[in-house]
Amino acid sequence: VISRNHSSQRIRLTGGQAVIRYLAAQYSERDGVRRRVIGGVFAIPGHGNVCGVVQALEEDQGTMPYFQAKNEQAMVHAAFGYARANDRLATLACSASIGPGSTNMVTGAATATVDRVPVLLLPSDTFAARLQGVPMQSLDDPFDGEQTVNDCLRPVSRYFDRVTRPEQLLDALRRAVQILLDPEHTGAVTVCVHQDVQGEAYDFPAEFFAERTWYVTRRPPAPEEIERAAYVLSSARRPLIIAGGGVHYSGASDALRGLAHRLGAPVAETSAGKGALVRDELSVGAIGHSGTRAANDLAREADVVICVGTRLIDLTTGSNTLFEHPEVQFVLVNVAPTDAHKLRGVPVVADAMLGVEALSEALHGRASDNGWGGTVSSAKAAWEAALDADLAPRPAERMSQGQVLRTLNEYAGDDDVLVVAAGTPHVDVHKLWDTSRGTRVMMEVGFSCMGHEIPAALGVRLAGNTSGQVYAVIGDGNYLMGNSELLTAVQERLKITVIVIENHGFQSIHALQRGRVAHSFGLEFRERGNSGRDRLDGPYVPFDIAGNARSYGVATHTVDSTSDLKTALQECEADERPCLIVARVEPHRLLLDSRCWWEVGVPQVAHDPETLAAARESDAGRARQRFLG
Ligand SMILES: Cc1ncc(C[n+]2csc(CCOP(=O)(O)OP(=O)(O)O)c2C)c(N)n1
Ligand SMILES: [Mg+2]
Repeated sequence: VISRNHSSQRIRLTGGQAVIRYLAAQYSERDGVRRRVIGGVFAIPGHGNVCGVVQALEEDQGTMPYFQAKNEQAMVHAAFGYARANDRLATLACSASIGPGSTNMVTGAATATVDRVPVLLLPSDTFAARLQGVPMQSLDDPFDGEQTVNDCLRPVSRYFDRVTRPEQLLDALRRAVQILLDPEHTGAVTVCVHQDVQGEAYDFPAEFFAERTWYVTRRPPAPEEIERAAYVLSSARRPLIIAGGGVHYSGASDALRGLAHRLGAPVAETSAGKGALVRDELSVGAIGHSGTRAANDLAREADVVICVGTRLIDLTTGSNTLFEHPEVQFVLVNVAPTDAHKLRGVPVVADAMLGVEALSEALHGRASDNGWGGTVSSAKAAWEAALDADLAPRPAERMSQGQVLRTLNEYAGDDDVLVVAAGTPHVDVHKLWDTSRGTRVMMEVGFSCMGHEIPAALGVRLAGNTSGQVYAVIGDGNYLMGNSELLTAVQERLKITVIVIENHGFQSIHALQRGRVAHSFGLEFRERGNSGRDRLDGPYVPFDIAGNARSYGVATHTVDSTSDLKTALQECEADERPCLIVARVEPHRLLLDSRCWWEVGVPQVAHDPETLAAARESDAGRARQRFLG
């Protein structure tokens, strides 16, 4: 029985105070687990929010924790990490000052919207009343009186609103929380509140601030979709499952195991789906450009591909070259109809767990004529042998990034979390990380945003449900782009361990450049040289990453061997402070390739014949591209 107390009681608050009070009263519940929707607010105060939302936080009586960020983009990544550690059922809010404070959140918003991870953004805005003249940090558009710089958050937000009167919050905040918790539509939710409105008083109805529980239900599949999908699956001879991030968010791993065994289907994983199926002989690891050769070889032969909770980005499909079977068919289980209707497949629009369970159920008793035989185990064995050989130390070379990752993989345990997003670390973690050892791997590759990892790791730690270590593995370029939240980690005593791979440059892109245009240009951290060519071809700039991190109060280690790395990992685990390990690796050594093409735009005209030849060779993959629907 829902009792409603339609009192006429009113509470006089400012817009900013109402935002905080409302957010503190929202709860999500799924499968009987209840959480605060907004666990805290990150902010960098400036004019716009310092006297509004931040004033409300100051006078709040401990219901809404406040965290100080050092960079607005980073605070959105922290909210992302927090949300992911809560399976998208809780997140953090991010409050920014007007102008640059707010536009700095655009990249974080894009990361969240692309990856469908909820974050609540509260940019500040100009004045609703326009009596002040031109506000500092405003666009002052000559042709559009209502446009502000915050409009650039529109395309990267799933919900966007601009609040020009405090009472609009009654509508805007309800809409915001609904979208945050909607598994199909979630992403960045942006509610801009004009700075005068953040301070403006209104008599809000008391009911608005009453505790509210948002039940996040699981969308069941339509029976006819299951029937059609089961029909396709029952004729599959070589079925392959691709598990995406949706498997994690839905908690569908056990259901997936059931379906895989019913079909005898190997299970491959996208980056977001890394670890979706562990400790199982049918798990064949990563798929696609950063995948294992085992999964990619099986994908080439598969006659039915079951995609669960994945958007199928080009890295996964080898830019539409990976599926070679002439009559390949797809079954797509996804809570988002747009993803379920890709590749002319049979859609199952549903929560991943319910959809996969229903498929298993529908296949009960239907004979499957599995044609994989020993192919799956031999593909796996061949890949593992090739990987082991590739990881062997090489004379006169430094240790490799692959060796660093394998050492961490062997060291990290069941309760630990690894965050990785960009550069060669994401490629190599996807390819080589053995998830059967237990560590939860959180990969952000949908946007592959440099600067994501350190703040996201903070967010994972803040979520408070990880008992072990939280590791972030990043490149040195990434460190340069996004290290400022290390100070926040020190300030909040949030224990994270960052492993920085020092290879003196943007080496992932350098390798791509050398492979596709046959030149090395502008990608290493070298001094401008004296060769007369006006290029960055001098010696490496001697940059002391460990010294830089130490200046924040972080405990640091620098290692040149895997045994030193192991010792450093032990010392970091025993240390209460945030830690950082610089691993100095062979700069140009890459892990063996995945034998999966990936399209990047290459020049059709160039001065150097070698450039043209490399570009043409790279472009040859396009001949294998298939339009599958
Ligand atoms: C914000 C952002 N800018 C640019 C890129 C393109 N990009 C992807 S990887 C990379 C280089 C990363 O360098 P580093 O962190 O040192 O890793 P490495 O490539 O050396 O492994 C760049 C520039 C990106 N992914 N994100
Ligand atoms: Mg690098």
